[in-house]
Amino acid sequence: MALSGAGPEGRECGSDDFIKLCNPNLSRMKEDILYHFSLSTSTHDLPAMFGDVKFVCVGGSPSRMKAFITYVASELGLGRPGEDYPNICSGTDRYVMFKVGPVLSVSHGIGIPSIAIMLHELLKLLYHARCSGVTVIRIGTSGGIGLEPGSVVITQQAVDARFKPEFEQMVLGKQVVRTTDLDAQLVQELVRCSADLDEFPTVVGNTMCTLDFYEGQGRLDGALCCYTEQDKQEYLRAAHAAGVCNIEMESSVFAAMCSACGLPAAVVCVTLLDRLQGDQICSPHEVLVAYQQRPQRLVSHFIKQRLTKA
Ligand code: R2B
Ligand code: URA
Repeated sequence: MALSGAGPEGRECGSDDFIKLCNPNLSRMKEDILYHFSLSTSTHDLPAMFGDVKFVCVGGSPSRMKAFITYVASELGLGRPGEDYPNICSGTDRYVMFKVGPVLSVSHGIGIPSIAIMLHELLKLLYHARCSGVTVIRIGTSGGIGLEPGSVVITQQAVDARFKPEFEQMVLGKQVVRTTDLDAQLVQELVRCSADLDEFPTVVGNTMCTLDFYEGQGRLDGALCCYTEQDKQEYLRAAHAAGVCNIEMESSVFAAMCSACGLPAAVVCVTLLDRLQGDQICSPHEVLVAYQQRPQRLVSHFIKQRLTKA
């Protein structure tokens, strides 16, 4: 199906740094209610609240995104030690959002539908706020393929369960296919930041985005399973041969939506286990917490470097 009526609605500012929304209906709306954020263009001054945002970091867990903003604030020397950052979306319990200086941290929950809804409203928020030069990064967890647990994967291409760099969605009962391009320069910049830090193994590779954590990722330990250990191994090895280094549940729609709106985007995920060795996540809690800090450490170093060079 062709993407009809999808002429980019970017601002005519002589710069392509602005958010391009592919929806001509928006300009005809008097008010835009960002329902799942509990924010609206008529009740909130979005340009005043968010106009200076340059880095948006998104991740599944609300507490991780709060920990991230606290960490970034201390790394950038913004805010006071021990400061408690308020949740900008406190009027709803769907997502959380925190801001310090030019950094916005937003949770997205688990899976494509959850992150897609959040991204529709986030991209509109950035548009209404007239933000420019924004970079978006997903910091998350994943299952690795043939990697030491705790390794960080910077995604080259987000691929689907057939290893294709595509995101398919049903629109008006028909399949719409969008590409899942990510920013190649951003990948290289992040690789350099990880080399500077030299604190954990980091690789660049493809990330497979699935619709499920259990059967969708070839696990043998779900409530249902209709294949053998050998089938699982064959599938994961085929994924690996296609360049897949890790598996998670949001990268494809994240890449597709950011790219359609002209935003440079990256996906940085830590691997919690090696899926060739097992399915259950059995490392101690403290080890998992330390692993989840790795993408945060890498991305806050990246932000610091970008701000120092600006
Ligand atoms: C990684 O971890 C979550 C599932 O446990 C999911 O949000 C993802 O992409
Ligand atoms: N998140 C996933 O989606 N899969 C894993 O195996 C681990 C974390």
